[in-house]
Amino acid sequence: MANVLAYDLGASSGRALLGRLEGNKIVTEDLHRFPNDPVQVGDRLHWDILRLYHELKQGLLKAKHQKVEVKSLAIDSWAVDFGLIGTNGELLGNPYHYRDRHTDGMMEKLFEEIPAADVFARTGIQFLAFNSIFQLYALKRARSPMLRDAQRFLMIPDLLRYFLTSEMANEFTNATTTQLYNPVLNEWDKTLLQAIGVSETLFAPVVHPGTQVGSLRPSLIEELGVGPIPVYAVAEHDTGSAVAAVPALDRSFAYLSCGTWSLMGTEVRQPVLGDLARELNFTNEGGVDGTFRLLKNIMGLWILNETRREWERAGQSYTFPELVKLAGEAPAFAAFIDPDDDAFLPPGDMPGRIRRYCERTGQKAPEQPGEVVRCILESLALKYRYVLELTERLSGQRFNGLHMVGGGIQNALLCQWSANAIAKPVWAGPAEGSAIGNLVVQWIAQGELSDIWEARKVVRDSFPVTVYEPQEREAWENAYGGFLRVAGLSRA
Ligand code: LFR
Repeated sequence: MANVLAYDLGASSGRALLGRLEGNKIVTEDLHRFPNDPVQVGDRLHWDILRLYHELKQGLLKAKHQKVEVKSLAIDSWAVDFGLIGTNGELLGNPYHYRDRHTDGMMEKLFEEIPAADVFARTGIQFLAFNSIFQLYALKRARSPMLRDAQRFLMIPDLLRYFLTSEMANEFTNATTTQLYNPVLNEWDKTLLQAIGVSETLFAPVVHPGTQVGSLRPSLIEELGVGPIPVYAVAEHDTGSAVAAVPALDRSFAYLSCGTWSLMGTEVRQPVLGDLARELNFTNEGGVDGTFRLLKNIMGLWILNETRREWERAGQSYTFPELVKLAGEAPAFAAFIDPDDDAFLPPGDMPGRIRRYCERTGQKAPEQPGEVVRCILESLALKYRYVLELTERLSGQRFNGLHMVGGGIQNALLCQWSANAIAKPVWAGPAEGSAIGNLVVQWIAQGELSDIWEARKVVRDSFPVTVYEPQEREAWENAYGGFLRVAGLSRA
């Protein structure tokens, strides 16, 4: 039976998922899973891009060995990062990781050239220090030889798609995350490119999700002994794919894509570019079928992952279920952090940073692992409430619950605490949101599904959704007041 293949690359692991439509149901199968370990070289943090390409090939080989007919494939990944291609068509250097520090201070420097308000009005994208605009500006200021010789800018999925097919194209949803794409004019923004001193010729034509962009290159077909598989552009920004797979029935819905990052917001037909959106630092990332994601980044489970990694480095190993269990047993609401404090962005000693944050804000710092994890998860849930209320204010909607998708929903405690914090139900599922969104956009392109709304209905009918009803309302209401005080935030 013919399957489509979705490669979904996350910041710590990747997967290849096979999918087929059986009647009105999606049936998926795990084909290949692999780690995605960034590599520190001297002061710089890079993605191991060739290893990722190697893993894509392993997926194709596994499909071949299992005698699976692959009808088409597509890739999605995290956003903002890119590789630069030279005149000889080869990759110039290893792509930087968005958590590398080379963008430190670049935002402020660029705003001396062009006001922040202007950058936002031209792109509708939230200010995050790692946006491609600041990465390119950092390379320009550092007189990077790589940038000097570059002929093409390809984002991570563009680049891997190029390796597979030899075709170069910039995919739309990911292009919007660069903060260089103008969604109103529908083109790369010339003024911004001029401000960072980068030529427009660096950018390839923009293709929309659902476009076929070549097929496997002949040398790869020969190397692997596989057939000539068509390659599609989907919503190559993983958050775009995740939101495409939100099993919403109502057109007005709020979502939380929960993984390394927590991305919370709603879907809109037009970017929201007013002063309030800029002041609240909301973003309008391009989506499928002419939609935009009005959302905000929340630091997410990264803080927990890094905490666990730090303990592991110190010789104390815990599994995630163990940590969640310890958190459940620790005292409630003992200390809060603002997960979006700048201190928590780079890799490093999270337990130490949490301790210092608590000391700085006059709280007793959590000591035991259970206390630390409880502080992280409660603070995340409370931050979700804050951002959900901002989303309601900005979009003029009231949501009667929250859809949660992504690997983070395997953490049932976080789902329950999120429901408690927002005092509304949480509908959790599917966990493989991005990969499923990747699959459905391929099916829409092939005429198997009519549009994104039919796709969402099929997702709803195919995967279980766990409902978490809010509990302990009063305790969480009180905790919210305490959290806002510590984080220095006022009610939305
Ligand atoms: C989530 C995500 C976010 C983006 C961040 C960095 O995986 O794609 O949407 O802001 O990673 O690229």
